[in-house]
Amino acid sequence: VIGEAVPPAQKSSWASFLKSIASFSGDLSSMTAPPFILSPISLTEFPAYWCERPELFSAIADARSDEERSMLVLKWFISTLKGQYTSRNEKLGSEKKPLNPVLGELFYGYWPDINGRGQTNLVVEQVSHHPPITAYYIENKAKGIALQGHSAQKTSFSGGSIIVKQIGHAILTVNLPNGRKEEFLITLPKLRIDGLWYGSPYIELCDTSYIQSSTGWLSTIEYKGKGYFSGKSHSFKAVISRPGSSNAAHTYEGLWHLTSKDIKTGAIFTDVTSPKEEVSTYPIEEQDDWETRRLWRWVAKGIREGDFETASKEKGKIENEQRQRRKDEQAAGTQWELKHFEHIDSDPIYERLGKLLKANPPTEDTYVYKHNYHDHPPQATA
Ligand code: CLR
Repeated sequence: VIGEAVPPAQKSSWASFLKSIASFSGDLSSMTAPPFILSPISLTEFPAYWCERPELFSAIADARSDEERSMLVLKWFISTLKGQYTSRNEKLGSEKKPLNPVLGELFYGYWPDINGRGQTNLVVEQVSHHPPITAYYIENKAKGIALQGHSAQKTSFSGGSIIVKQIGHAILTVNLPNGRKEEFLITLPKLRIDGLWYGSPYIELCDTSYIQSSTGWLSTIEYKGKGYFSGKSHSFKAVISRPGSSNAAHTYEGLWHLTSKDIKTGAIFTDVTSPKEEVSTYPIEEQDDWETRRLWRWVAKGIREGDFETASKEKGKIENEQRQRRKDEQAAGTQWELKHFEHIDSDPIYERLGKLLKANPPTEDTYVYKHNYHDHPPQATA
C-alpha cells in the first residue's frame, strides 16, 4: 500500500503529490506538498554542511605537499557527505521538502576558533528565486582557506524516484606559505530520492564527481547504492591520480556515512561516526529581517508544532510581500541588488581547471563573493 509512513489523513494528498511530480520536471521547490513532508529549514542553511567538521577543513592548510593536500581535501569532502545527504533523516525522520528561499535571503554563521584551528565564517545568499540558486562563501582566514560556490538543482522523475542533477560547482582556494595559491574545482554528485512510495524519502548518491586541483592532482569519486561494489547503500570508491596520469596513486573505499579505508594499507581514511559540529549563529533578536531564521520564524514554528494553518498563513505573507516587491521593481524599472555576491557569466577558475578535467560543459557561470561581511551581521542603524 502507498504511504506506510504517511499519516492517514494525508495519504490521498501524498498520492496526488507523487502523481504530479511524476508528470513534471523542473522546479520542485515551488510545488505544494502535504504538511507531513515539510521541513522548517530553508535551503539557505544547507551550505553549512560543508564545514561541520571544521578541524578537517582547517587541516587542509597543514599539508606538506600537493599530494597530501589533495588527500586532505578528499578526506574533508567525503566527510561532509553524511551531513549533506542524511542529516534530515536523522533529525526530521526522513528527507523533507525544505523551505524555498526568497530572493535576497541570508544566512550567516561561524565555527569558533578552538585549539588553534582558526575561526571559520559562513556567508550565504539566495541569489535567484526562479530558478532557486544559493551562493555561499566559507572562509577560515587564519588558515588561508576559502570555499566559494553556488547550488541549484534540475529534477526529473524516473522509476519511482526523483533524480536531482546538481547545477553549480565549488572552488576551494588554499593560500600556500610560499605565496602561491592552490585551487580545487569541486563538482557535485547526482542524487536519487528513493522511498517516495512509502512516504519516507531518503537520498542515494549516483555516478561520479571530481575534485580537480590546479597542481594537476585529481580525485575521482564513484558513488554506488545497494547491490553494487559492496552491496551496501552509501558506498563510494575514490581514486587519487597524479598530474598527467590516470593511474591510481591512492584508492579508498567504504561507506560515506560511516567509515572508509585506504585499500592498499587498510588504514582508516574517513570516519564520521563521531558527532559533528553544527554552525553557530547569532540570536534571532540581533538578526535583520532578511536572515533566514528570522524571516521564516513563524512558518517554522507552525511546521514544528503541527499548526499548519499558521504556517501557511505566514508563508502566504512572505510570498505576497515578495510578489509586491517584484511588481514595484518592474514599475520603477529597477532590479534587485545582490548583497554579497556578483554574478559573472563564466568562472575563469572553472574554465582553467575544467580543461584539466575535461569537464562538460566547458564553462559555467558563477557568483563571486564581494568580501563585504565582517564577522557579525550588520546592525540595524537607528
Ligand atoms: C542542496 C545543496 C546541498 C546538498 C543538498 C541536499 C539535499 C537536497 C538539496 C541539496 C536540494 C533540494 C532537495 C534536497 C533533498 C530534497 C530537496 C533536492 C542538493 C527537494 C527540493 C524536495 C523534494 C521533495 C520530496 C522530499 C518530497 O549541498
